[in-house]
Amino acid sequence: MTPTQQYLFDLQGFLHLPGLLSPDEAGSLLDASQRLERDALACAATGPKWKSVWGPEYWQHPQHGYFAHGSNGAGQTLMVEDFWHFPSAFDFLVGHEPTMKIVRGAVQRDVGINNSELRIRYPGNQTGMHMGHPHGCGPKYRYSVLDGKIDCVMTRMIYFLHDVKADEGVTCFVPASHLGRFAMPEPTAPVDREPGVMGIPVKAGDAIFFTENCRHGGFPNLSDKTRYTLHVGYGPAWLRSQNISTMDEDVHATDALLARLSESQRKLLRRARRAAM
Ligand SMILES: O=C(O)CCC(=O)C(=O)O
Repeated sequence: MTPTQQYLFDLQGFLHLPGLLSPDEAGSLLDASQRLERDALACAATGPKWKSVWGPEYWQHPQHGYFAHGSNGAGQTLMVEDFWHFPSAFDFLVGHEPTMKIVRGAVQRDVGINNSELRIRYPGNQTGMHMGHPHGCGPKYRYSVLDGKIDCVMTRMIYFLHDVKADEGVTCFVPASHLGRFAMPEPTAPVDREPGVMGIPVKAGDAIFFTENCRHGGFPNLSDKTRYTLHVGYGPAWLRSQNISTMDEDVHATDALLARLSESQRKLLRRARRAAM
């Protein structure tokens, strides 16, 4: 993270990173995401069911082992957690060096991946606002600056695989809400009219990095285009899975995935580290 990125991340709670992925990388991830969408929907009725401790029901892909939730109906979201179990176009994102340079500026000591999801937002869909004060003040969501260094628990990188214009379901934030001390006083305000909210239009290959502590959501997708994004959570290596399907369990990494990855990539998913102890 450059000094300017550090300054802006601290000030806003998020960073817009134009071109973090090359056009070829964004294109191949979009193609893989659309293949994964078809793969996940094809076993929605038949895949074994799994109830998250947080409530939502998932199905699991019988061969690849990822968890999926939701549907492709109008206004719906399809969520595929542990998307990198789907071979193998996503593998390079585990330990992607341009990403890690940013993450290391916000998470001190050993970093781990605690969350990975392909989020598919169909026309009419929106993501409700969440986090900020007081929800974001829990220990898992901590944002702090210690000895002149930013030190977060949960952070997230969102990768945008195609352009997303203002009315196409942009990710949004209430800038600086990670520093706020009062609850949002209008909890029924529509996402795009919440006081202080700001949508971030992006180009294919852009990314947004943020502290979970900052209040965020997704504006309504008013277009006829489906929005595809990849979301990866980073934090201290001791933090267990923050995927909703496997909340607070070991990060779910299949043997097939681990066999394809390098040792340093496996370490980020922590199974190799635990086995070595
Ligand atoms: O982009 C969106 O729809 C919302 C993203 C979000 O809420 C998240 O990544 O936690």
